[in-house]
Amino acid sequence: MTRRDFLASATALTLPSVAAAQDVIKLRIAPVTLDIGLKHTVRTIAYNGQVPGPLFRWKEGQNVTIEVTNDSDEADLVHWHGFHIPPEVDGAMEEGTPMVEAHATQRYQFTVTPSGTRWYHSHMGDGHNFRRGTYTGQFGMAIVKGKYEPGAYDQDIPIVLHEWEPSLVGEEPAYKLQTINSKMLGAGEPVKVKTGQKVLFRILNASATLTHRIALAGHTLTVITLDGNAVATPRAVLMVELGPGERADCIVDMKAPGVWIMGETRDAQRLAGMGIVIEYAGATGPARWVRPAVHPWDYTEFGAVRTVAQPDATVRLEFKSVGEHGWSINGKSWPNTDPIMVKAGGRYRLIFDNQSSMDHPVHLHRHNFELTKVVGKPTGGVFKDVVMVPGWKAVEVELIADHPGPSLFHCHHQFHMDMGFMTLLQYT
Ligand SMILES: [Cu+2]
Repeated sequence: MTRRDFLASATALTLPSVAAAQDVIKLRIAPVTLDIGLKHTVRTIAYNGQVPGPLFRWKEGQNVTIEVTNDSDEADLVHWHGFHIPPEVDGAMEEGTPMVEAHATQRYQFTVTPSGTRWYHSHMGDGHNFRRGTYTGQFGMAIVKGKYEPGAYDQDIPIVLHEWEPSLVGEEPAYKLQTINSKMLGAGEPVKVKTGQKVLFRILNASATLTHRIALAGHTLTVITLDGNAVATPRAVLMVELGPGERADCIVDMKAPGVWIMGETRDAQRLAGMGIVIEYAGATGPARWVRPAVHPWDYTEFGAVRTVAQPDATVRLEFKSVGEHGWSINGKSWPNTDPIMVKAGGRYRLIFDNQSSMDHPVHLHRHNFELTKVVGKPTGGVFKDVVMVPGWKAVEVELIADHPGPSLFHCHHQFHMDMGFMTLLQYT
């Protein structure tokens, strides 16, 4: 026993264990009928009967125990998206997390890390059925406070995007209804603000398959983090574009009194419900929408050019469509894909080479990566766990292999993932 081990065990003996002292958080997966407003209800599956699920506010380094009871009629499991936690609890069956069988209970115990805007969601696949996984209401936000908090703000408002009633239209799922925080535009309570406040909007795209563009009429949004990680260059934008699984924390200076709409910039999607009213104290009248000027979303605007160290190895991953709805990585589809092999402590350049016309939000579990080149533009200082790779374009990232254990890599577009767009990162 080393001195450090001795001290650790001595501490454990003399102090009540943090885990034992803590309440067990209960999550219950069960069918629910959700009133999304304007005389629309949807039948879905949710956590604790609510959508989004409970908002967790945790501290980095805290130990949590979550007891998940599955009162739905099929096995499911909960993925802790953006957390760097062991594969046994990360919430992907392919990494070795056990499924929570129908009417069974499973405990997830882990130390919360890293800080930032994280989230949790079902990692169940569902093929062509669109009844399970991220098509459902099984998602919620988890905010992890760290030592360093970017920006100062007076209010902290989650903005969670989702759509309902999917069906296959041509190549892709299409939806009848859309919501922010599970309410259609005009149906929920407005977000109440005061002149002079700084409001932090934590925008999470919890869509199964759609990319969204969100603006706040009459205001700019200053992006301070992407996927929960502070960006090198915070910048005010007219519109934030997020693929499935992506997050942006934005600070807004409330200095334009009135009643405004925050919502999808595309009329069809906003009219399908994707919007929320932002109301200044004392302001009255109908909520106003103003179409923002077009400015293409570009990750590198939030980065900083810097000299990036030479990687130990470069790994090219080519994404192609196969057959009617299938997808492949380097010519193979899950479960036959070749794993991405890395050594612990190694520095890798991953090249996401999109050889298809569709955009793909690719996600790596249990790690962050740093964008180094986006569609030919060098960058640095933007750390993400999901990155949109545009059709026929490439994105390069740096990965430090610092979390040994199998880690799933897949397209966060659920229909693409279910149709073979998935592999494992494995440590030698
Ligand atoms: Cu995809």
